[in-house]
Amino acid sequence: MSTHIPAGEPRAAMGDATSHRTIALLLPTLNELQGLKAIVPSIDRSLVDEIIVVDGGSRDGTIEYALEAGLTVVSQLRPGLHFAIYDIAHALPHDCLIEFSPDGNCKTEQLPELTAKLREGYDMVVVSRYLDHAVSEDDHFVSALGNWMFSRLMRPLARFPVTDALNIYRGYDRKIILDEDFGFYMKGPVLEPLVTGICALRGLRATEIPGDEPLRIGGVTKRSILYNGSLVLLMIVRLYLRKFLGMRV
Ligand SMILES: Nc1nc2c(ncn2[C@@H]2O[C@H](COP(=O)(O)OP(=O)(O)OP(=O)(O)O)[C@@H](O)[C@H]2O)c(=O)[nH]1
Ligand SMILES: [Mg+2]
Repeated sequence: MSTHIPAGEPRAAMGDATSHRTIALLLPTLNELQGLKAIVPSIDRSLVDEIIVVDGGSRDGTIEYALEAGLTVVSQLRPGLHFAIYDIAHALPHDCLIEFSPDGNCKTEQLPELTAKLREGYDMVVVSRYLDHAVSEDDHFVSALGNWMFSRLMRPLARFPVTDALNIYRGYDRKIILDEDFGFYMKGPVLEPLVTGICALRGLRATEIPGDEPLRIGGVTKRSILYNGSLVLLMIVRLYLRKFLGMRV
């Protein structure tokens, strides 16, 4: 498969430096043709500087559809959704990234507010499925419990509100992934809650906006709740040791 890509301080102050931050919208895909077809036409392309489909080896026409739609397509080098995002974050020149799952779980309605808040200077903006009126239609008992538990566990680490620590739908400054501690704590598929965790450890400027999570459109889930949940718990324990006992283990 070919690759089709050109290869500090929280910016709290509003103004030119932040309003000109460049933003890449990342659409991770692994056999997600149905979702992509439903979502791509509704994306307002003027909101971001580049839209990149990060593909994990699709064989269902996802790549062909994305190229026809005029999107940049990148094939990930290492297996695993977390490595796909981590590696592209290192390769891109943009200031900010937005992760958007094109399987129907993310709604494009939140993109204007999300991009506006990033340009305002926030280091991280999470679309929360549990804030205000928002609901997740995709949750079942175990995933709802896990999302609630992990979000509660992350709260003492952070000075910003955490109602949704796990959602993929979020925008953030690329410096968070480039942080020297990020690779150290990213053991397994824990990338999104770790973005929240590094924001908390570094005292960065973060916020949440409410957003529903509809059911996925076609395709199949590629994650294992128990495996992912165990690794997220381990990562949170390590962040507690770092924050409250100063131990980097
Ligand atoms: N590039 C890449 N994309 C992936 C990989 N695994 C999943 N994806 C895509 O990432 C998005 C989110 O993955 P899902 O498997 O749906 O995970 P999820 O949203 O947590 O699970 P569901 O609740 O079932 O939707 C989807 O668009 C997938 O196609 C991977 O290994 N590499
Ligand atoms: Mg999904």
